[in-house]
Amino acid sequence: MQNRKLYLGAAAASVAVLGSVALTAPSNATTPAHGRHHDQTMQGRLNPLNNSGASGYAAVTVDGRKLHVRYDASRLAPGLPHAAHLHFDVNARHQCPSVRDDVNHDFRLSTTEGHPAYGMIVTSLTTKGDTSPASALAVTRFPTAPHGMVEYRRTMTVSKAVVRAVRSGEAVLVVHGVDYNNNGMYDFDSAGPSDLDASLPAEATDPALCGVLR
Ligand SMILES: [Cu+2]
Repeated sequence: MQNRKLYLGAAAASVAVLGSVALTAPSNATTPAHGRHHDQTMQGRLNPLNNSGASGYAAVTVDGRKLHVRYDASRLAPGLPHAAHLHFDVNARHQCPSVRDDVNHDFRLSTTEGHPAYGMIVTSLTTKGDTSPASALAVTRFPTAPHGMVEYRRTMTVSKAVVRAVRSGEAVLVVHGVDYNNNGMYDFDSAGPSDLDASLPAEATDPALCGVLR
C-alpha cells in the first residue's frame, strides 16, 4: 500500500472512491474522474427531400469508436423498407442537397445527385448485422416504417474516420425511399430504375429525409 497523502474534503464514502482513482492514475494526470472518453452528441432535424412529406430528428452520440444512433421519422411511405445511412466525404459540402443539385432537371433528387452535398455512404443504419457501406441496400435489414413511423436505436462500432466525420459535425444522415405515386409499393412506374442499382426502382433509393448532424 502506498503511503500517499491525499487531501480530500469529502465524505468518507467518496474518499474511498476518489482515493482509488487517484492511486491508479498517473502522477501527472490532469484527466477528470469522468474518464478519458469525451462523449459528444451531434444532432439535427431531418428535413424532407423529393416532396416526401416526411419529417424527423436524429441524434448520434460518439463514445470512443462507438456510435449510439437514434432517429425518429414520421410520414415516411408506410410499410416499405427505408434504407438509411450516414453520408460523408471530405470533398462534400456537408449539406443536404437542394433543387440546384438536380443536374438532369428531372425534378427529382437521386441519391447520386446528392453526393456533392452529403458525400458517400460511410455507415449503413441497418437494424441488425453489418453496418458497413456493403449493406447500403440490404433491404431486408432496414426499418419498414409501420404507419410511416421509424424509431431507430442502435449502437455500432465504426472506423476512426467515421468517428472523426461525426465529431466534426460534417456527417449527414439520409433516409431513403419515396413512394411518388402513393400506390403502396416501390415500383418503376413513376421514376424508373435506381441510379444505384438498376434492378431496384428509384422509389426505393431516392432520398426522403436528410439532416446534417451538428
Ligand atoms: Cu444514404
